[in-house]
Amino acid sequence: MPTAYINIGSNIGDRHGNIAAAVAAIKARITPHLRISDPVESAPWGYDSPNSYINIGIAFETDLSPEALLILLLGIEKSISSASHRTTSGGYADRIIDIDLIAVDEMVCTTPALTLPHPRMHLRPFVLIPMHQLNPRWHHPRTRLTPSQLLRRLDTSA
Ligand code: PH2
Ligand code: MG
Ligand code: MG
Repeated sequence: MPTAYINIGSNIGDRHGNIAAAVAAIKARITPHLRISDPVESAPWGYDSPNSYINIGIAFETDLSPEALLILLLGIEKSISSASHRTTSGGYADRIIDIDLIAVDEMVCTTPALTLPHPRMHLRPFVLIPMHQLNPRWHHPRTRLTPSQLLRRLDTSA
């Protein structure tokens, strides 16, 4: 069965509690058989805010299509918080919960609704560190680089 990789983040409210609620909902609505990375704490990426994020990665096997999975994940996200993730000018906003579909095995997908792997995953340590922990042998299908190689490339491009 294919393996799906998800990243969950929160930077306001009870961050650990918000993430635990998302994990519980994924267990109840998708599959109870999850692997969960250690949490990573980091400053907001891509915008300014004093509220640091907690992020985790999770991995599970599923026969759901990526599109069906995305719909379920967006439903779970909305059930925890329906607040908008964007400011009125289109920038990132602080968020109670963000659930992103990062990859399904090494599948490439480009539809209007979904890009796999996630188009910014290779730029984000808070996605790559959990991904390395969950599957160090995974390769980005476009660059063939592993999560740790992508992390090293980020360090040297700073
Ligand atoms: N998510 C964003 C924007 N910036 N920064 C961190 N550290 N963690 C996130 O999950 C995150 C972010 C948009 O989804
Ligand atoms: Mg996100
Ligand atoms: Mg999101």
